[in-house]
Amino acid sequence: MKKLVVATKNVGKVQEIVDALADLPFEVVSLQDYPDAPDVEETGASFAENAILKAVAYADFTGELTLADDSGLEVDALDGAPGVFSSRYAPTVPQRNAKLLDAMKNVPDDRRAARFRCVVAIVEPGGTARTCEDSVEGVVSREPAGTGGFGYDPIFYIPSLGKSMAELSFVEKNAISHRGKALKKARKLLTKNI
Ligand code: ITT
Repeated sequence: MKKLVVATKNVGKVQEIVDALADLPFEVVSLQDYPDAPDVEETGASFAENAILKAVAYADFTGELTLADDSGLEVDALDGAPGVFSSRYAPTVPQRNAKLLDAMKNVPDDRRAARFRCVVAIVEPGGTARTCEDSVEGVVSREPAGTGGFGYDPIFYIPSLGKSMAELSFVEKNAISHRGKALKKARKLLTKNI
């Protein structure tokens, strides 16, 4: 079976991506199977640029069909921050969430709109990358809730569901999330690719 490398060092992403692609006819492996894989510097100005940078670098490194994800949280009241800097907003996840809640503490309820965005890039070694993207709308809550997911999920509230992203089950998150929806599109590209 043809290999597909899921090129992310974020364990939460690996679980969601592997689950969303599990029934496709690929041997899905992650960067955990390549302990010497280098870090790739995310020098792009957009999610798409960074997703392509990572996919191309890891396809070159592994010599296999490779899928990378670049994603993040855009907060309207902060002019789109943390955006492409979501993983670099503060050193640890609890510090990032605390920093974001603090930055939003004087923002009224009707101006707390935010969205998660995800761009998935797929490339064969030496080939041209193709991308799929999607997003999910919500608001930045006032305090963390829930233990599921990862990253900013406990402080991302989805009004239509009455829950934070971290209060959704794994299956519920993958059904509505930026990543789950982008991967539905990526599945079509991958199926044609076989
Ligand atoms: P890789 O580059 O190795 O994939 P990373 O975590 O550094 O791992 P990104 O550069 O794409 O990945 O940063 C994405 C950050 O955005 C991630 O670390 C979280 O802080 C946040 N994020 C993305 N998707 C998320 C999700 O589904 N739930 C919560 N936070 C998310």
